[in-house]
Amino acid sequence: MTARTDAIDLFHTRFGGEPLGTWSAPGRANLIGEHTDYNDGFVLPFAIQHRTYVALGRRDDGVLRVASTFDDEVIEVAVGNIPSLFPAGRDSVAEWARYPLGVAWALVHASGRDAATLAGADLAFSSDVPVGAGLSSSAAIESATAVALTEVWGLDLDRVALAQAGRRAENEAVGAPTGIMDQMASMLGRTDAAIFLDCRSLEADVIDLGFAEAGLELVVIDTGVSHSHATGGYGDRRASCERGAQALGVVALRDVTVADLERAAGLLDDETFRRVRHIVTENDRVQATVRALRGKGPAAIGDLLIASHASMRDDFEISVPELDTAVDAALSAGAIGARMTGGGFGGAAIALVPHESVNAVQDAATAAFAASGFAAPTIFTVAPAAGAARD
Ligand code: GAF
Repeated sequence: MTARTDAIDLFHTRFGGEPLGTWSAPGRANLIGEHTDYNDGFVLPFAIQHRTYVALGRRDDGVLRVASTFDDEVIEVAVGNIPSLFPAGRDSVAEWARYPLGVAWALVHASGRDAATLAGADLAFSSDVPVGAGLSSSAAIESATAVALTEVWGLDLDRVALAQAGRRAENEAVGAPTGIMDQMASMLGRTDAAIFLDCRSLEADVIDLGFAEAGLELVVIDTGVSHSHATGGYGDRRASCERGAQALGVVALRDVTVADLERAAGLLDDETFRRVRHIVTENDRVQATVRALRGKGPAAIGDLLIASHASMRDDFEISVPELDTAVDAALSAGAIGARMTGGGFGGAAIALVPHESVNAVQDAATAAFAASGFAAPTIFTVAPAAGAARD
């Protein structure tokens, strides 16, 4: 609970008085289904125990003030003036603050309420979600803000609408062209379960994971290689997928099946074909993983995780040597499956590891990084946890 206490302490220091309460939301690990969300496809993420907390106090002057333990600055803006901060003035606001302020703005839009009628608020944030690890610290701050402001403003919005507000903040206030997976995982997470999400209909099923009963642990190997989805590779991959869908005459790559790939190979250039093949086979693997979890349990999904990583490394080309090293080391030390998780170009790998092999995986990854001259990775276990809520 330290991050929660830190948020309350920060509220005292920056704003004075007592907050009304704290709200929090988790980061996520994605078990399988990478870059499929913005292709209208399938994903299987789960919320993790690491959370972002916001201590919130009401104000009666229609002003929002945001402060965080990541930065010394307190940013102040009238609710109705938030749009003036972005996108044109994006660089004038600290990046972390664009997440909560972007969510506030997206909530006003989604609710149809007149900003002038909404109360102001002081929000103090603290988090124990590792930043830059591909565990979606951004969705955690968005979802914590969304549940807190929705309650304080009395908005009639469901959890899917709150996830959409988070995504809108990320796309339009931060400028990262991301999909809906991370926000849905953070809003809908359940203890010991993953969320099987159809990113076209936004229908979500809760899938029991049962790692502990199967004697398995989910180990995160954070490479420390930082990445940003607002620049570079993420947007390039998204553009390739859109080009592929257009050339194949479908609304989104969700509409292409494995059986269509032979025809696709004749219509697309080699690079676009490999991007398309990743999405099509990854959608297939997500559905196969759900079937395996329902039928046989988590010990049966290892090969699907391994195939997912190979597809991201060879076809989608979003892995980096540190991630490949982490995956190979984990597998060589007894993991039953391993893959990079999240958007790629850095961040973390996950490994599904028998309880008795966790130390061996940790030692093997640390040794492999040292042998390759990489900075030491940060290694920890995560457990599937509950979604955003008032604490
Ligand atoms: C990032 C994005 F935010 C998600 O929407 C998703 O596309 C993911 O990368 C890749 O699966 O986390």
